Amino acid sequence: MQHTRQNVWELGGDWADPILWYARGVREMKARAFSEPTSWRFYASMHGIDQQLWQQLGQLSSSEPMPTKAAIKRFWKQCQHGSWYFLPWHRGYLLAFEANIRDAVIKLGGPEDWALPYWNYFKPKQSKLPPAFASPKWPDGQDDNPLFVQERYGPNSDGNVHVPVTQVNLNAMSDPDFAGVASGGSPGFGGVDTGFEHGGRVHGGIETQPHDWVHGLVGGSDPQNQQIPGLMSDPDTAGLDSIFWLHHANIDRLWEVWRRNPSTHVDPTHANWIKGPTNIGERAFSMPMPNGKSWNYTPGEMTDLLQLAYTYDDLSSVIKTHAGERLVRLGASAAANATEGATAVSSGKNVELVGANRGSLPITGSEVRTSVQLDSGVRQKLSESLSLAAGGAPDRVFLNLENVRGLADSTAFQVYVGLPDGASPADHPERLAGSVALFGVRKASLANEEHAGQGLTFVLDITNIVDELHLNNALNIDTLPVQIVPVKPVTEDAQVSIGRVSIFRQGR
Ligand SMILES: [Cu+2]
Repeated sequence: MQHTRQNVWELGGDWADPILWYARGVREMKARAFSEPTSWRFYASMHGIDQQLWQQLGQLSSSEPMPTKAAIKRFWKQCQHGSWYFLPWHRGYLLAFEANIRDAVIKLGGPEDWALPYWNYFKPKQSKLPPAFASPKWPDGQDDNPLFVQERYGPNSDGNVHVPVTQVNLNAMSDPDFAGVASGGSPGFGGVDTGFEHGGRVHGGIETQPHDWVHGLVGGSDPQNQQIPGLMSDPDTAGLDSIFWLHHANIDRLWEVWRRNPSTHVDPTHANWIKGPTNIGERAFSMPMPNGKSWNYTPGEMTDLLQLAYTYDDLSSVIKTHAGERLVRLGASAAANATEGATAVSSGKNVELVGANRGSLPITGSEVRTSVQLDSGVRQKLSESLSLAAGGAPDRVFLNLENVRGLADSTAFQVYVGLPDGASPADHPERLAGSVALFGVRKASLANEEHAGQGLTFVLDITNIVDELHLNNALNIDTLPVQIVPVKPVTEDAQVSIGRVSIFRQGR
């Protein structure tokens, strides 16, 4: 049976059947004991768990029976972030979760073809949290709606939960490469080559925007204490929120949209990706299924929706600028574009530092400025490439926020590049490089976790901005200003800092 995941805002009502049955399925999973692998909280623990934080949030009591050691070892703390396994791991996670909900739905007499809806916050008038998630009441007025979450604070910590999508770009959707380069250049549409990575350093393109952004701004933080995250803001609590699954279904949908538009977009072909981390002797991706079964899967098994027996009701392209259009804008003739455009989809993999700021940048308050010192030689090379003098595909350019550390995962900010002196960021949307939420930063900053406290690195594609500077003869400069504009003021005790702000060119 083929299942179709539908847009949650277009089901025909706030409590249309797929949502009503979702809520009933969630109630079933929530009723199971924590020690049961198909319980709600066990599933959330597979994404991530911090027992102290869970106790603080009232999600776990210290006297509660725990799952077996074997189950914990096999299933917990699996989520793949900062890794090229980000998309395929979450696809399997969604499929397994959906199978458990569907099993509960069918046992309750619901539809056999039930499928998880998705939340496409990008569609006009759909950026608000769907109403069935926003009220503690069921449609009949009973007030134990299992989709409702108290700890979902929204961008301004006032409980108005929505996604400010005008502040995020979808540049990742036109990234020609699934896998990124190791450092400096494109992090790829899907992330960088890693082993099993439960919290990797460099976030991939679609992971940074919009994935992390939606997590951070839907969850927000406790208005009394910025360091207490909303459930969605922290990977160790995100799976506890019922909206998590609809957000990830949308990210999963965007993967398929990327693959289809255009057809030159392909998934990695390297055996380490196809076979997954077990190919290098690391943990398998493993999910508890209904009726006591379990399921191991590899990324290679996650690529074909037809084979996985599901699809989405909308897989239309969201790419705004095509490679050929960029060439014409940079001055290539339409005729040259007809031949070049076809070959310009894949950029070179040569990465070179154009410049960096001086030293670590603390992020506090409501605006922070720095400037990136440009190397004149490399800048010259970049200009030549953008003048199409060297022939071939022009360079792409990436802004790196390296080693971002902090204690508050709900911290989110916009990044502007090349704003004129004294200009207000709000007046210059064309200079917005992108938007970043620090999903996973707390754990990545701890020296006793996997990464010796290196923090997270976010890479923003600023090719369009640099193209504009070049076309306006404004690239012949020694320093490029960068402004960080937090969504809400960052307090000092959140200890947020960016290790280095750098710019890299990527080309031939
Ligand atoms: Cu996520």
